[in-house]
Amino acid sequence: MANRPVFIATWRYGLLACSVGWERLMAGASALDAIEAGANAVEDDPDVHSVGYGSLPNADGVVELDAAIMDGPTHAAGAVAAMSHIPRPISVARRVMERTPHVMLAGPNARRFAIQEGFPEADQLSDYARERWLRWKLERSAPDVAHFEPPAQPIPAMPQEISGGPEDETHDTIGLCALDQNGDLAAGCTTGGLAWKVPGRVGDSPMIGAGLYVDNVVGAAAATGNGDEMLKACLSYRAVMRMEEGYSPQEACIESLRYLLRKRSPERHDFYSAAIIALRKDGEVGAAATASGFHPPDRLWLWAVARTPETEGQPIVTLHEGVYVTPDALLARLDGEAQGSAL
Ligand code: SD4
Repeated sequence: MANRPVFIATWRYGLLACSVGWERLMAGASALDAIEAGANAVEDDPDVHSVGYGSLPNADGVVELDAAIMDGPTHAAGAVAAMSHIPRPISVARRVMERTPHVMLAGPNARRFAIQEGFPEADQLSDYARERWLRWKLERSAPDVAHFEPPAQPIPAMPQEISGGPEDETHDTIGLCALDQNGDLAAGCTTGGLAWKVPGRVGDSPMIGAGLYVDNVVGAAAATGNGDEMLKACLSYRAVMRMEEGYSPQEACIESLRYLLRKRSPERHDFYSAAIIALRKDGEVGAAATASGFHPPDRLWLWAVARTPETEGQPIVTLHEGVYVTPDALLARLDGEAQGSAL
C-alpha cells in the first residue's frame, strides 16, 4: 500500500514550500522532486529576503547563495556554496549530484557549472535588498573588514517602508524534509545565509550533516539558524542518528540542540540561535529551537507541515510553533547526563 506523504519545512514561508511539495507528492512525485519544487517556490519569491532571489547580500552587496539536496534511496547529495547570479540554487545542487562525481561546487566555479548546465544567469539582488544593503553601509561607523569599498552608486534616500519591523530579519533558511508514497525520504536546504556576511562565507546550509541529512532507513532532518555554530555540531546528522537510536523526531531535535548548547559557553547562549526539523521514516515529525533568538518576544520559531489530516475537513498544511530548548532544559540535560539518563 502507498505511504501517506509528509512534507515539512522551516518558517512561515515553509507553508508555501509545503503546499507545492505536498501537491507533487500526492501526484506521485519522488520526495526528491517534491523537495526541489517546494524549495524553488520559496527561492523565486522576491518577498522572502533570506532565500534565493531577493536575499539580503554579503558585505560587498552581492547575493551569494548556499543550497544542498540529499536523496534517501541513493544516499546521494549535491550542494553549491557562495554561488552568485544564478536563480534556484537547489536545482543547481541537484545537478551537481546527478551530473558530477562530486558533492559540492563553490563560488565562481559553481556559477560556471550552472551556466554550462543551461541555467540562466540573473542578478539575485532585488531593489529592496540593495536599498537595505546601502542603508547598512551608511549606518556603519566604520568598516569591520578591510576589503570594503565605498558604494559604487549614489546612495538614495531610504523609503519609509524600509525601516524597522519584522521584515528587518537578516537571516533564515528554508530547510525541507519529505516522505513520498514509496516511503522514500529526501531533504533540502537553501539560503542567502547571513546578510552582510564576509564575501565567500559559507554556512551550515549546504553542508551535508550540518544543514541537512537523510538516512532512508531512519529519517531526515534540516536546520536553520546560526550556521557558524550549527556547522560545528553536525546538527542534522546528530538528529538522524538519534532517531536511529530510537529517539522520537521531537526528542532527537531537542537532544541535538542540547548537544550544541553543551559544547558552547553558557554565557553566550544568546548567540546560539539554532533550529531543526525532523521527519522519521514512519511519517512522525518533530521540531525544536534554542531559546535564544528564535523565541518570543523577539520572534516565534515557526515550521510548517503538510500531511493527510486525521479527520476530514482539517487543513492539510499547518503552521506550528516549535518547542524551545531553554538553558534550564540544558541544565536538566547536564544533570541527567551525569546520572546516565538518555534525555
Ligand atoms: C546560515 N543557517 O547561513 C543559515 C542562516 C539561517 O536563520 O538559517 N538563519 O548560517
